[in-house]
Amino acid sequence: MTTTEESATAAATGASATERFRADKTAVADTPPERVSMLAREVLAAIHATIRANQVSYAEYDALKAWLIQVGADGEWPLFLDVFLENVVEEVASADREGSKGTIEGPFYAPGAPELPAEATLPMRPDEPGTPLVFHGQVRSADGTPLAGARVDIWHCDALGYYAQFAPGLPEWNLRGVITADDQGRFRIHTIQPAPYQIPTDGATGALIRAADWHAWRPAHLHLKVSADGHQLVTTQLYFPGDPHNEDDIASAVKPELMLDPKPSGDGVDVEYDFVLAPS
Ligand code: MBD
Ligand code: FE
Repeated sequence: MTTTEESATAAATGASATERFRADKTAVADTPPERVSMLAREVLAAIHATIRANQVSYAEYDALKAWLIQVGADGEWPLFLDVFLENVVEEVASADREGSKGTIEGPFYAPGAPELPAEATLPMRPDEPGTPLVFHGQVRSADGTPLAGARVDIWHCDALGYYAQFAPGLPEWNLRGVITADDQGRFRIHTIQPAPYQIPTDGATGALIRAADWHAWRPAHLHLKVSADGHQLVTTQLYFPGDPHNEDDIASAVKPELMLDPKPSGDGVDVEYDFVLAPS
């Protein structure tokens, strides 16, 4: 086992994700009391109905309390919510947006990654393990116009499934970067293929997954935020065909439009994917 594997605990990962969320998303929506009341009432009514329909016992109620306390103690609210709720929030938010499909951001984005030119290699260790991957494409507007200077903010885990800043022992910006496309909106990113990702199993989210006899896997994926002046940013992920978890992603974030078509190339793979952004 490497040092990273030995020390990548759920609590440490969760603490980083919680801190990240607090740092980046402090703005609280100014929601009118009528809407807060309606949403809170509906959520509570759904839970009440579940308790009645399933004759939930005091022992089960206490198990729920203990588990909710532990989710917080492990810092796993960002993980739990992004895995089990964000897909529906994204569905609602993007229902009317034209252009490339989006999907969930997840808990491991970090703003401010190194700025890179249109053709670039992501920051990685000299001995970074994994299959070399060249990811290239073009960013266009909905009417087909190439978007000069579009920005492709990309982050992904390493070949062992670890994200920089959320697992110890990795360089701060490993496998993270913000690429500025050329005057034709083109980009070419040299990186390595990410591994399928198993969400931390030693924390409260893992305890639920085990207690329910679910699995903890997400298929291998690249995370992206693609943006350009005068256009709506799209947050998305891209997936690799043949991954056994494309069909049963624990985070329900796979869409057919997000499947790559990798071609063998040299000692690695080459993938092309174009993005279409909706005008803002
Ligand atoms: C991930 O890598 C991820 O993308 C999501 C959505 C949740 C947990 C880990
Ligand atoms: Fe991810």
